[in-house]
Amino acid sequence: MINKKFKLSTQAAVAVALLVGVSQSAFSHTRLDIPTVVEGVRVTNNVVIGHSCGEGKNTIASTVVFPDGADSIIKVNGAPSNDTIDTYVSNYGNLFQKILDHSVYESEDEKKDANGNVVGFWVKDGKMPEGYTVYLPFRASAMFIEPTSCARSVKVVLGIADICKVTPISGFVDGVLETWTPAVGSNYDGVGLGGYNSPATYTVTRDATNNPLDAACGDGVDVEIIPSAAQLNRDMPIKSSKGKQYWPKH
Ligand SMILES: [Cu+2]
Repeated sequence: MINKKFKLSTQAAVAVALLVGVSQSAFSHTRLDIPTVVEGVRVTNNVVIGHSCGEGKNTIASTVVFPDGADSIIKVNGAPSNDTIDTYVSNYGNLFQKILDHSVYESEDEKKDANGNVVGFWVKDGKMPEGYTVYLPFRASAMFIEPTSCARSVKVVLGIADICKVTPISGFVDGVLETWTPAVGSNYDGVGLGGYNSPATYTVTRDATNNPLDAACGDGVDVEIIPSAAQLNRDMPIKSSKGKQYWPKH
């Protein structure tokens, strides 16, 4: 009976997907619970792992990276820019903190840069079977868009990998892990994998009332901040506080 109900709801979801013209998988990729907020608002958010690495596979660990703002790639209206994030965000840096949660994964830790700013987090020592969804909670502090800029939105692009089997980088194939990273030439691009260049994002929109665009800005610009390949190579690995690397195997 339970099975029958589940099948019905799956069919309904597919029907909705077809009706609105999106693929079914769009419902299940690893994404943020709250993908868009207005500037100046702090939210409790979650990385939502929508599926495992396939039938019979368990997600045993996950690793998350936020752009550090130091050597990050900046795009303005989709075009690469030499501006730094400070041009568009008044308080970028250390905006994201893991919320401690051992409900699925027993071990977790934040990743910090040389200044002690949190630039990501990881979880391990647990398992999420295929067919389940897991929420990895974190706090997103209020971001403020630089009043003098013409930014109408700032999209933060994340790097995430959901791991079903610990392997070296050379062993990355579908069924072993799911990569949700921007393709920037890092070791974690996941070329040819199902999640290639399909990262989760967090978009902060300008508060038109309290921080209106200057008339000279016209409609304003959409800004993106993307972690660099160097940062992903440094921050995607899962390391214990003592420095021992758990993933990828090396
Ligand atoms: Cu998916």
